[in-house]
Amino acid sequence: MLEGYKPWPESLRKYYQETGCWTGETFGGILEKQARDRKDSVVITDGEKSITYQRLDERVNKLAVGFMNLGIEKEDRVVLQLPNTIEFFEVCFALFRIGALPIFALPLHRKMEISYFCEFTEAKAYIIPDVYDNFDYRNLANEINSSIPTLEHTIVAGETERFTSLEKLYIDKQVSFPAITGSDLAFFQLSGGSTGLPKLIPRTHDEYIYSLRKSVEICRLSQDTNFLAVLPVAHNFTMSSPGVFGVIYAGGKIILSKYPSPDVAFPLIEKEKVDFTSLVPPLAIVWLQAQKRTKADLSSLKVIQVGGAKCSAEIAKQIKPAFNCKLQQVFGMAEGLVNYTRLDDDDEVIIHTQGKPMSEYDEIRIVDEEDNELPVGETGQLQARGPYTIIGYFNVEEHNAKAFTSDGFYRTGDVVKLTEEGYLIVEGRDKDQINRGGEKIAAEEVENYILSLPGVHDVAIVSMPDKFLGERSCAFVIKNKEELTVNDIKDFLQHKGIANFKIPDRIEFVDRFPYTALGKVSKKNLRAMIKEKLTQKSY
Ligand code: OOB
Repeated sequence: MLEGYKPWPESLRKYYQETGCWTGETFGGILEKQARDRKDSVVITDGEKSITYQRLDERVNKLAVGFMNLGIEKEDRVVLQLPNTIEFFEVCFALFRIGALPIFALPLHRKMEISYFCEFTEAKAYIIPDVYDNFDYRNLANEINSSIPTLEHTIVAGETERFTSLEKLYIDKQVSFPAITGSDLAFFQLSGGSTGLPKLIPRTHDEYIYSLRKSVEICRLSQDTNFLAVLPVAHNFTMSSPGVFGVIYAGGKIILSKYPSPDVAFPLIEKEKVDFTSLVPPLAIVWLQAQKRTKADLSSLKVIQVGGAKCSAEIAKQIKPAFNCKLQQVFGMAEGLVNYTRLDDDDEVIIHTQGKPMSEYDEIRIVDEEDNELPVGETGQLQARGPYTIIGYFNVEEHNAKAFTSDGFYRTGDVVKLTEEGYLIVEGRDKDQINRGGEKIAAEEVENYILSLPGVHDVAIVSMPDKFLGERSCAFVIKNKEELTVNDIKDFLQHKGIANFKIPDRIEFVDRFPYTALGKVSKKNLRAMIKEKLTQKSY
């Protein structure tokens, strides 16, 4: 058993098995089954290249042999940072086949995040594209390589001189792969986080596949589904709600869009007769605008999901008439619980709520500051427990004691209200996080980086309202060197190598912070201050 991973207690394992939630299926098993059932049907296309279920299974076997030859074994951690490409799936399923554990980094992660993932998990390999979106990942790998002693291999999908070429790892040889069971770990997702660095979310085959099965059922995916992946497939939403893995579970087809912009995505919708896709709210706004002028035929669309951040009723209202398809709101979290509005719900519910839990085995409660359960209709903090909600992050025992209740509920940090019909309305958040159009920023993580810059005495980062992204980030900084400028701080963060979306959108210099009665920096007051300032500027 992997050190730092706390497995499900035997009693719960039994319970979820006996209730039929956990079936012992594995990702490897699912692909093998679909290779038999769906043989020559295309599983993934990027609009140019396509691959069938059977061919994917064959390529996965070959790559699994290549990984084994490199010495990658069951439970070895592998940081995977590939964009929406066919290789992503080949690598992913090859790792599943040998029981190695991918850590799903996002394409936007940079040196600070990647070196942390590698170091924290003692990763053996790091897998990257050569160049994607004008960024050369080999340079990033060069910087990281020397500093991580456990990292034995950097593998590049594409051109490489210095590193191992992915293409050369497909080896045609019969070998026996290690036995994998449903209760084995499959991979790590990343938490949006609110304290310090991102936490790692361990997922077993059993729990994740259960969430796929339920999602496929609720979203009515089938072999006829043509799912367009525009957001990064490494993110939990695009991966599993029902996402690309849901499509594979259903035997449908995945269409990969290199970019989410309408000029790339709309022609793909027309060409591939896309019927299902997932968006974050800012992207929904862009698509709504573009739809008015497009010549592309979008009539195949049946469902557009919007999730990852609150979709205002204003935007939600426009989706159905504009695209002549259903809207589904998705309120989920990489830690587990996913809520969907149902496809046949009334427009009122679809527009004004963020859905209800996908499973009858999900347990949710809404509590006050002292963990007392609140009556229906009152606003409070959401806690969740269930067959696909984790019971602890990887290797952070102290943090787990705070993030989970003693009876195993996950404290989501979301502030919600329950309707009489059992639907959730997200009202806000009591975690120290900024949700920048679906991209999560842990305030403390960025504060710590900024604090390490000479000339900075103190810093506090809060969200500020934004019409397009919902929220952007604003850093209030107390400086102790007069010459320090906004650009100095931004350049410093850029050079340090953090994901671009974490760099504060705005920096305000102040002489002191407002404090709460308990002597803590009052982020509430800081949020009010910046909101006020933006309003004055006729924002
Ligand atoms: C998804 O996962 P994460 O882990 O990136 O972020 C989770 C957090 C939630 O706790 C909540 O604060 C926020 O993102 N959120 C929403 C929301 N969907 C997510 N807030 C308001 N309305 C929504 N519809 O973002 C994620 C994972 C699986 C499916 C969908 C989204």
